[in-house]
Amino acid sequence: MLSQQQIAFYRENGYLVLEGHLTAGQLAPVRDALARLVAGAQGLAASDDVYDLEDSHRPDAPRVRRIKLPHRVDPAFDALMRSDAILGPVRDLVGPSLRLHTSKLNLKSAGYGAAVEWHQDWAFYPHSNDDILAVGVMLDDVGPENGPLLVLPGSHRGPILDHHADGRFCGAVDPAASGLDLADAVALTGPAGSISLHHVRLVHGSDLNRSARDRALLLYEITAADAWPIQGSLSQFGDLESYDSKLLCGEPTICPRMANVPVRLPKPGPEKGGSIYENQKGAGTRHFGIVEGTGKTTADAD
Ligand SMILES: O=C(O)CCC(=O)C(=O)O
Repeated sequence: MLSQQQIAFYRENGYLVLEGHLTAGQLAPVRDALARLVAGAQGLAASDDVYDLEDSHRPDAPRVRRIKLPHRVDPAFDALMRSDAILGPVRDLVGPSLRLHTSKLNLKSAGYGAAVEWHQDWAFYPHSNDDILAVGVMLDDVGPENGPLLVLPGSHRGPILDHHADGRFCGAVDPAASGLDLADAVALTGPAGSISLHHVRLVHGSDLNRSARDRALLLYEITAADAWPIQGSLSQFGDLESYDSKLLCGEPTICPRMANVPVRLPKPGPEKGGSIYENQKGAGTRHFGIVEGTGKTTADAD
């Protein structure tokens, strides 16, 4: 599905954007499912197994930050995940046998949608090899102004950075302390139906959505089937049967492929669990702005 040029670009830079990749017919069912889920947040008092709510959420004025595990919540997300439109490009980059790590739908609503601090997904779930990536499906038009994913090209070939603060894992890096040059950041944008693919070690983050346009990003995190989670990571590993039930295509294996990859365990675990938004509250410094309970926007920390 991908050209040799696109594959080479991904290997070099750690990301790829396929603009307008989904057809209208593929996009419509997932957008409809999202609208139903957002309507279902009316009256909710607190986050639960499906909804991760903004700090400024109120039951009578719902603010959803994330839908957790959307592929389990509505069949439309599951069907898209298993389609060739999603698995085709991943097979070209990772190989024929793929396993789902997890899925999530980050909403970043107009005017207040939360930022995600700079991080590497690898810091949360190191595996025996790093043939792992996240597919981001843009459910809205994404431009520079509505909180696009920002990536640092080539950073997937660098070290695993320090995601700890005060001796605990916080799921965020301090860009200055880590020597990151944020002037190199690239925004992954495109019309609704575009997809991005980013490598598990790529440094990325995203700003508050200060614009008047929603930005929903559906993420499928997918591993090579022979990448096994390292004990002590935040990955949930139960039993072999449930692990193998996450196979998306190809063959399962009980022989992990070991690669020479840098690993730093996310231990001791974060003070606040539940989602990356909660984990990152433990970060000493914040690069992006936050929205307080009133919905007021604070100035950027740096
Ligand atoms: O939604 C975003 O912009 C960032 C998502 C992300 O990096 C994450 O959830 O790990």
